[in-house]
Amino acid sequence: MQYSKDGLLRAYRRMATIRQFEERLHEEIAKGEIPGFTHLYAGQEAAAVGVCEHLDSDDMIVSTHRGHGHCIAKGCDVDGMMKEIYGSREGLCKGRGGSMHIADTSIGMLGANGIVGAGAPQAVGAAIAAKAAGKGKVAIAFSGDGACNQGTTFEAMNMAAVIKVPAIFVFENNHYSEHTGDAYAVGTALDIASRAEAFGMRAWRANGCDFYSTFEAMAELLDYVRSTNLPAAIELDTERFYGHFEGDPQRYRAKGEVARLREERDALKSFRASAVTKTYLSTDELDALDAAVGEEIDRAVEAARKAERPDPSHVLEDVYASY
Ligand SMILES: Cc1ncc(C[n+]2csc(CCOP(=O)(O)OP(=O)(O)O)c2C)c(N)n1
Ligand SMILES: [Mg+2]
Repeated sequence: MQYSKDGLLRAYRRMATIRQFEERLHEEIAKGEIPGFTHLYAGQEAAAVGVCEHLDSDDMIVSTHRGHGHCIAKGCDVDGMMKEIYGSREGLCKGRGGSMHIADTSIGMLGANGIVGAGAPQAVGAAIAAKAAGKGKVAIAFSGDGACNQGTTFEAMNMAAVIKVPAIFVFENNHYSEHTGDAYAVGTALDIASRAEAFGMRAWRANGCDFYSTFEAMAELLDYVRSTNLPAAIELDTERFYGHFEGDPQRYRAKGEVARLREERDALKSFRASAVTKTYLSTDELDALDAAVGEEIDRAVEAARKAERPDPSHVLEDVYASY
């Protein structure tokens, strides 16, 4: 596959933004700065970016409770996200959503949400709209290995196959649903992608810790879906580097597991290694991007700390529609 230099730099910048956004949140949450419950996406960057780099703002995605990476990959404003997570009225959703409910429909980010298995049916609805619009657009549901066991996900896959709509089911298998391993909880000797095949759609498999693997599989998948308007699925084998939620003591992990994953399955490290040896990017260029992203995150945190907090007098705003 041919890659443009600009395209690769953009993909790296997006992955680095996700990583640094999450690392910084991890620090700020530990200081008690952030209200609510937070699930960090670090480790899965290549999955979100490998998928979303193919999309434009008319393609739609539905996220999960672990949604920061999907938002950044789809192009959400990082400043607005940070303010949202800090609960500010200046946030992307006026501070009403927080970490688990970030949305920006103007760029096709239909929303994160805390209900495991809620994304797939929403994506089928969006795919009906995409098909009706007739412009070759698609709707993507990100779901985890845990969500693949939900009835809602089964129903959504079946419906998408029956009514033939361009819904794409992206299963990010990070091998844990909260504290339960997929080997225990997914009751088949086959993989998650084969479940989608059983519902009557084509399915792909890729390394969700490797940008090139995910990006190339998604290129094929999207060619197929955009040209047929039929649903498809992809299973991305990936890892999460932090706990299920911030504060999770992770007693269910093997000793040294996270250190090994960070060593062997870090999407940024492998991108750097192959970008420098196989493509036309230099270490200096990637270092410069890391530094620029660091400054962007610093500014976002500073701005979020100072941003206006909600006031009880605003509580009924956006609750009732006025006609
Ligand atoms: C319907 C529903 N059941 C249970 C939960 C509690 N819960 C929150 S996240 C989670 C695990 C989800 O695992 P997975 O889909 O693999 O996503 P990951 O956390 O690994 O990103 C569970 C069980 C929930 N939020 N909603
Ligand atoms: Mg999981």
